[in-house]
Amino acid sequence: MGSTSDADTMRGASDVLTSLGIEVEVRVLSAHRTPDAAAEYADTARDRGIAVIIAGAGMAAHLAGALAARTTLPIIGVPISSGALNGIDALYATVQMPSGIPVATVGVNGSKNAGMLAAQIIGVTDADVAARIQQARDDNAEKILGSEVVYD
Ligand code: RP5
Repeated sequence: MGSTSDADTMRGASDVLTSLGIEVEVRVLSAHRTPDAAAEYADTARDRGIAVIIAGAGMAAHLAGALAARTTLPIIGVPISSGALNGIDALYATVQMPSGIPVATVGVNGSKNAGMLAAQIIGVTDADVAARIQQARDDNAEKILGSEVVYD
């Protein structure tokens, strides 16, 4: 994430991945405040065993794109609502990557979906993870089907 102010919003990604038994590394790195450290993180990620990078940032959010420029690992961008434009700025900045360097972008503050998408990418080659995702979906479906809404 680009700032500690993003931490609460990004918790969802960590929670989802942890619940699916996937190891998570959490870092605060900024494309504009710590550009060298962000670049080094992306440059070394694959060799350190990282499979997917989730990048959450707000405002003129270029963290996801800056990381994507330096690695062929899949990058998932989470536009975060902050500042005067409330996330529309981050959404556009994250999703509108020029051709050739993709960032898979989830909705504004969509860190849970980012975690789920990262898990699904890992699940392509990890049958245990894929099975746990299916189980989580089945559990969720059961909960919804078992729920009741009663109006007075
Ligand atoms: C972005 O600017 C961060 O990702 C954060 O969402 C936003 C505001 O950062 P702070 O000024 O709170 O550190 O770089």
